[in-house]
Amino acid sequence: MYYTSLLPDVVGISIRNIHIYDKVLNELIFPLKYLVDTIKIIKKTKWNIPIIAGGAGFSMYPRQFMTEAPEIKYGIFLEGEEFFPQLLDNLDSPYNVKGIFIRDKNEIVFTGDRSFVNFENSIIPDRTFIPFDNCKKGNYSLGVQSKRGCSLQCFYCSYPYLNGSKLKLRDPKDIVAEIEELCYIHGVTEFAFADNVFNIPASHAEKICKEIIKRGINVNWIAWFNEQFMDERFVDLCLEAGCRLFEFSPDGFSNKSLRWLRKNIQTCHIQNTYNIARKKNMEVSYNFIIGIPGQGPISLIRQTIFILKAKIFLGKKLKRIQFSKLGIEPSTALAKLAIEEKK
Ligand code: B12
Ligand code: SF4
Repeated sequence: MYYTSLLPDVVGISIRNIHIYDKVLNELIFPLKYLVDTIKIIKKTKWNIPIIAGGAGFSMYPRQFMTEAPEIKYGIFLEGEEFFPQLLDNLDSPYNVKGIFIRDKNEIVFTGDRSFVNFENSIIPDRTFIPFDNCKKGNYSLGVQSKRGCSLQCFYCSYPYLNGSKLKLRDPKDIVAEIEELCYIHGVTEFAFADNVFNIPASHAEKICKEIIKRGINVNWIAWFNEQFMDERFVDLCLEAGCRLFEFSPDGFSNKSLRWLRKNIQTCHIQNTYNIARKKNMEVSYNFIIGIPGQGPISLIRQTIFILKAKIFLGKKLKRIQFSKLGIEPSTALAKLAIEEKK
């Protein structure tokens, strides 16, 4: 039995990942299957209300998702903060809202581009209904964003497409107020900075650390760091502010492969993070991409030596070394090259 007054007006589905490597099953999983299952459950309710999709995965392949899942009525392209509420206010006239996909009879219509939201002034998300007990300790599954966008333009990366290539920095005081709320109201003891890169600009990251220390918040966190802007003083500050894992994704190793990937770093910057890690009580992880141009036999030997040294001398401080294949994601310079080469 359903109580009409409690019926929702819409159902929103977040489509985040296109593919996940499942370490337990040792295989790639495509979440589309779960999307179809989720939609089936929603349809069983017979509520007959619009299903609205959004999320990073959706925004990378909006038309494909709308085509594969014809039950989706609207899709929010890229950020949801301003445009999702606007759509909810305009369900009778959705064409008034920019940046959305609408299923109109048999057609999928896009209402037109709009600019990124003013993330600098964004408010603290309301997390009242988040089941924090499900966030398993040690997983750092809760994300806090201190900024959006990335001003670098790595060849293969879709982040500037998803979040813009202009950096939008929140006020460190607002960020730390959010962290305080998580700790003192929701009892959270750990989180991850969900920034593309935490320490660009380094001055912003430093201000956040100093604010955490000033307010005496006892919390553990992890983040992704750029190798170029690491030094001992900065590492000390992060450690004092609660950083428990410094994650690095240099992706390439030789200068040639780093240049091909259009990274802002050189091999010496990667070596430097290892040297600092040996000196300091910091845990690190490294991600590399295999099979990229510039990885000749000599550079492969050098990379293997680096990995062996890290395994031997960092011991337990080395949390993870991960290898992945180069993927071609939409709207990247790499995707454009692949399309041109196919022609
Ligand atoms: C930080 C991050 C991580 C961190 C998360 C840390 C944490 N505890 O939160 C870590 C390292 C753990 C991680 C892991 C993975 N990640 Co990741 N991650 C990101 C990153 C950089 C930011 C995600 C984030 O939190 N953003 C902040 C939130 C607020 O933004 P958002 O989720 O996009 O939501 C906004 C909009 O999308 C929209 N929206 C979202 N949902 C909905 C729903 C509705 C109805 C509406 C209307 C709108 C809407 O509104 C929101 C506000 O604007 C993105 C890249 C990026 N720049 O987006 C990749 C990204 C999401 N990750 C990705 C992947 C693949 C993974 C992994 C599968 C990697 C792996 N092989 O293991 C895992 C999966 C983890 C999981 N359980 O899902 C992909 C997903 C797409 C894809 N290629 O499949 C991305 C897009 C990167 C990429 N280009 O490849 N990730
Ligand atoms: S790989 Fe990292 S640094 Fe490079 S563009 Fe993407 S988010 Fe920015």
